Amino acid sequence: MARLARALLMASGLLLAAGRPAAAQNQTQGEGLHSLMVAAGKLYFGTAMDTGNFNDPAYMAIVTNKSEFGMFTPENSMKWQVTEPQLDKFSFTQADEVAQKVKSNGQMLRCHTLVWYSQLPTFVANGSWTPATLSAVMTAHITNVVTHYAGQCYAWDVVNEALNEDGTFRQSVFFQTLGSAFIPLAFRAAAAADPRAKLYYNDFNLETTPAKTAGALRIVQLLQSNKTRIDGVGFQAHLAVNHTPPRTSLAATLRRFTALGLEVAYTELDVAQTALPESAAALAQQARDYVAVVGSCLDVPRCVGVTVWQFTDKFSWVPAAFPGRGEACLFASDYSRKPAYDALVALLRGRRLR
Ligand code: 9MR
Repeated sequence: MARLARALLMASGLLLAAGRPAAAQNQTQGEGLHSLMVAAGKLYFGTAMDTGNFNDPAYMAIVTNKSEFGMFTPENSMKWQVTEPQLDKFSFTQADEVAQKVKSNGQMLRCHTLVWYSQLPTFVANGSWTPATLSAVMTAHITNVVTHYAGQCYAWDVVNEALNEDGTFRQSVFFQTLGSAFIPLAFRAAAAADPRAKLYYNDFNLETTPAKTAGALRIVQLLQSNKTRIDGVGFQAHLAVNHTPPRTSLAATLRRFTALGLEVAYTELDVAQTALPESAAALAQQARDYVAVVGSCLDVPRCVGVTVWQFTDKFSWVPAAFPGRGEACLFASDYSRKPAYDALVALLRGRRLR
């Protein structure tokens, strides 16, 4: 092609559109994951992000595209260690930056997380507590943080990862000091501070591990029998290629919770490769695994949405936590879209209701 003609086509955008893979064109037509989820009757498709990502222009171009993502979870900045690093010294600078960015772009926020055994400040982790002192400090933490963001959070992950894999309670400082009573206490404090935010219990392996799923059902029943509001259960869905349950079993697991009157959501989805570099077959399997998860949400009316735990391998938590695993996201480190991204677009296009 003559250089001039090529330059003209480039300038008009024609060549660019014609030369790009289908998924990239979808985006320009307003057919990113979030718009397609909404068209399929769901509330959102979201991602984790945090202030550490803000100085990456390619990253920001994608997250500010409202068609691609409609919901954001601050990956770390709302955790106790950051929001109350010392007793009664609250700091919202980092999380406010995320909340502000999301709000100014007309997108939604899932707030994460209030009571978790990990990423605790040392004064909580190493304190010597009585039931009275810990419940006072926990309630004050929840009240302050939830009040600060009141009206801005679609949902709060009130209690995170309270269970062991066998469904018993994890020996956190909260459980050791207060027994399971810390859970209703936390939900009541959150409800009082923001009546509009949906209140969630959030955990991993609920998709794959029946004993743990049973433990989460017991937590829901504990709250409901205490007349304490719980609105939803978050399925983190940190999964691995070839170890992802089929769509029908995933949907059946979600339905056990919606049968109790709750909504459900996938809150931290990623599907890690277990052998790197991955083969073409493993990339294709990863696409099928993502489709099983998102498809199961489509199959359950009260599954409100899906959040991925970062959308690019560039910022995925997986390789640092599990050496030898990785490439778990929908976009590669160079922001090219993977087969899993295209497969989700195809899945969602087939489910368009409006
Ligand atoms: O992705 C988060 C990573 O940057 C942090 O170092 C880590 C600390 O434990 O937490 C990660 O996010 C976790 C989330 O808050 C709760 N579920 C498991 C996630 C992955 O560890």
